[in-house]
Amino acid sequence: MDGGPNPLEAFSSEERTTRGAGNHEVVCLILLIYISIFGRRLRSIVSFRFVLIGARFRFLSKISLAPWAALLPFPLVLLGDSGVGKSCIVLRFVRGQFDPTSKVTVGASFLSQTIALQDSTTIKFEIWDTAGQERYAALAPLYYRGAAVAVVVYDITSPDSFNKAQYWVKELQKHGSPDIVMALVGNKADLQNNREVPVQDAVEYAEKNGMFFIETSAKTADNINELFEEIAKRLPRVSSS
Ligand SMILES: Nc1nc2c(ncn2[C@@H]2O[C@H](COP(=O)(O)OP(=O)(O)OP(=O)(O)O)[C@@H](O)[C@H]2O)c(=O)[nH]1
Ligand SMILES: [Mg+2]
Repeated sequence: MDGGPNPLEAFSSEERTTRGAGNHEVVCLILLIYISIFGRRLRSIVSFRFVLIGARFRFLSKISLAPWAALLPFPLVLLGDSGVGKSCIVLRFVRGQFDPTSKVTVGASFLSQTIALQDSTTIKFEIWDTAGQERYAALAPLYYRGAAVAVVVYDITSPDSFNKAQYWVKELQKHGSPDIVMALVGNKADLQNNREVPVQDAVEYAEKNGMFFIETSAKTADNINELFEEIAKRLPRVSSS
C-alpha cells in the first residue's frame, strides 16, 4: 500500500530539528517561568525565616542579653617593672592576702575576680599578671593586645620603676586597643618615708595621658578595692533598652 507520504518525512531534517528545538525552547521557557515564580516564593520563604531569626535575636537581646553581657569578663593586664608589687596587688584583691616573700612571676599568671558595684552591676575581671623582668618583656603584647583594661604599676620609692611605667604607657598607646581603660598605680604607699616619686609628677603624667591615677599599698590593702571599683566604673556598660 502506498499510504501516501509519511507526514514526518514531509519535513526536511532541518525543519524537524528546528521544530524539535522549538519544543525544547517552550519547555525551557515554561521551566524558567516556573523556577522564577517558585524561586521568588523560595526567596520570600527564606527571607521571612531570616526576618523571624533577626526578630528573635532582637527580642532576646532586649529581654535577656543585658544581664548576660554584665557577666562577660573584662580582660585586665598588669604591667610594670619587676618588684613593684603587681602580684601582691592581685593577691590582695582576689584573696585578701599579702605575701612579704612574693616570688618573681615567670611568664604571666592568671586569676579572675568578680566585683559587685553599688548600682548592683557585676563585673568580672580576667586578670593577667605579667612578669616584670626584662627577659619576659617580649611576651607582654600577648596579654595587653586584647585587654580591656591595663593597670600600669610603679613603686613610689623607685623613680626607675616610674620611668618603666611610662614606657609601658607608650607601648599601650601604640599597640593596645584604642578604647582601653588605663590606670596608673603608685604602689607601696605604706613606704611614705622612702618616697622618691612625688604624687604631683604622677598626677600630671596621668592627666596628660588620659589615665586614672591612684596610690595603693598591697601590704596594708589601702586603695586596692578602690582601684578595681574605679576601673569597673569606667568600663563601657551594656544598656538594657
Ligand atoms: N612595703 C610593701 N611591699 C610590697 C608591697 N607590694 C609588694 N611588696 C613587696 O614587693 C616585693 C615584690 O612584689 P611582687 O608582687 O612579687 O612584685 P611583681 O611586680 O609581681 O614582680 P615581678 O613578678 O617580678 O614582675 C615583695 O617582696 C612584696 O612583698 C606594698 O604595697 N608595700
Ligand atoms: Mg609578679
